[in-house]
Amino acid sequence: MSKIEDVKVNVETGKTKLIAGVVQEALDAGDSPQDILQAMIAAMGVVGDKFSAGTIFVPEMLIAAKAMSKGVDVLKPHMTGEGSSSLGTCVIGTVQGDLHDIGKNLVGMMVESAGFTIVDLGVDVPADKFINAIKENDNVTLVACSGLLSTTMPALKQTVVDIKASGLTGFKVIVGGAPVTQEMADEIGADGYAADAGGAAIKAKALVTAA
Ligand code: B12
Repeated sequence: MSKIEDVKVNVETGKTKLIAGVVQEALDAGDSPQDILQAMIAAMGVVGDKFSAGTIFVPEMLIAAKAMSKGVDVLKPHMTGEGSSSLGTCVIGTVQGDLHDIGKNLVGMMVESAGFTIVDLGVDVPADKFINAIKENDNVTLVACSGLLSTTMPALKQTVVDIKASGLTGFKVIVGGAPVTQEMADEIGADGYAADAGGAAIKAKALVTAA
């Protein structure tokens, strides 16, 4: 089995104690951090499909997520750049009612490497917590809202609406997450959307430098 395949299997089967070593072995074997990350994302796709099919349940999803997070920890130093922080502060969080944070964490990691300072509000974040963070932190130039559940799309919309209605200025709002589309982002009044973490970093930089 190739090291990359090994990484995928260890995430899929939630091998939280082994995954860090396996990711390190893949790096040592010359696999790129991007390829290793893609393998882990693909593994979570398989996990989601198995959940949909009813062959695994929430605890298995959770343990796979933990394995992925531990794998990402090993990759992080290999993926982030200088982090000059010259583009201001990005307030990031997963919207109210939603506990998914792997995608949000990857977006935070890539946006940080694009030159932002990250203020991570975590998961299940109500709109007023985003608004308070914009007020309380210096030079907030970007707000990034993540949502993974169809049922939390109304919360995503409400968050963007409330942030925009707060009267605060000087920042752009970017949204994303598996059910989110460009069309939806436009509809709810977000300034930007990206399908993945790499795209989020590019979009974030473009939005803020064009402002
Ligand atoms: C792991 C997981 C969990 C874990 C989460 C742990 C954690 N720490 O995150 C746990 C077990 C807690 C969980 C719980 C639930 N889950 Co879940 N979960 C998943 C799973 C398997 C993987 C998610 C993931 O991490 N993907 C990998 C990351 C890298 O991808 P991503 O999140 O999409 O992020 C990328 C992009 O979307 C984008 N992005 C993300 N955020 C942002 C933000 C911005 C600003 C931008 C620009 C881009 C961006 O960039 C990211 C990186 O490339 C998915 C299946 C799947 N295929 O996604 C189901 C899935 C999302 N879950 C689902 C469900 C139904 C649930 C539960 C309701 C199950 C239940 N009955 O309790 C609960 C809900 C709990 C809650 N209130 O949130 C469904 C959602 C269906 C739907 N359309 O609404 C899915 C799709 C599974 C399925 N096929 O049915 N889950």
